[in-house]
Amino acid sequence: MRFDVITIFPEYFSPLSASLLGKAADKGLLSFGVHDLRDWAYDRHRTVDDTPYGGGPGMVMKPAPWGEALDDVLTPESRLVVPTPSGRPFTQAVAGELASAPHLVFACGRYEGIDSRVMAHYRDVVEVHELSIGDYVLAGGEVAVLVMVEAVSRLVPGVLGNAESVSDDSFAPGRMETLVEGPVYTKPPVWRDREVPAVLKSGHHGKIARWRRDEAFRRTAALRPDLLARLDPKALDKHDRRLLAELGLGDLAVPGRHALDG
Ligand code: JD8
Repeated sequence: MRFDVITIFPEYFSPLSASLLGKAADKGLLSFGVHDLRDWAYDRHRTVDDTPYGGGPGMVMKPAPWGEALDDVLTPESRLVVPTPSGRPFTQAVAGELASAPHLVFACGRYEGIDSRVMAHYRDVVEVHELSIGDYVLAGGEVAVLVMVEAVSRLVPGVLGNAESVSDDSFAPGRMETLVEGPVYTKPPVWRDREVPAVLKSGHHGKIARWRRDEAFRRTAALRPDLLARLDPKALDKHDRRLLAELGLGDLAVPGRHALDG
């Protein structure tokens, strides 16, 4: 899988050669290209921004350098990904969708954003995905691209070591229930007078699996009740229903009730 990134801050992407992604690139599973937008700004000052039509604060990125850059970097089978706070939410499902593409090109905006005619133009050329990584405001698209590249890359077969598998990822699409991860422990068995839960040292895989599921439910109920509201009651067994009732969320376990159908 090939990733190309166009940005006025290429130095943001040196981490791409580190850790997981670096190893995957060495194995030829992934390849990265990072391009400085200013290479396609041909005036003496390599200008990439100008004042907004209609007035208002800040500057807007000029269309011409983006047109020149994207014409050079895009190929017919590329998908163009544009981080923007006004974009569609980037989720595990979207990461899975993008991981099936042979080539992703990321356009990193800065200032108040990229002249809107650029994406309007490329929607007639390639698939364009305007995506947001969350409801908070960043100064530009670069860190959002790092988030997306890591989330997508780890779904590419062979990138994760065999110890790790994406099948039990939280938020994995198609899972009947989306629960957040429960607590994790490793040696020593006691740390600052805090013990590792005994069940985890029992070797009883059935009890361990059930304990982990219960803890995931408790943590999801405490920190992400919105996820429990999307739960499919058919994914629950008798023990789950008893736990949800204990957590005061018994109504979520009622078959035929589905949060989405209000
Ligand atoms: C791209 C320019 C800054 C945004 C004026 C601050 C994503 N979840 C997210 N939050 N913010 C971004 C994001 C912000 C960006 C750009 C992504 C390009 N800015 C602008 C509009 C208001 N400044 C993002 N993904």
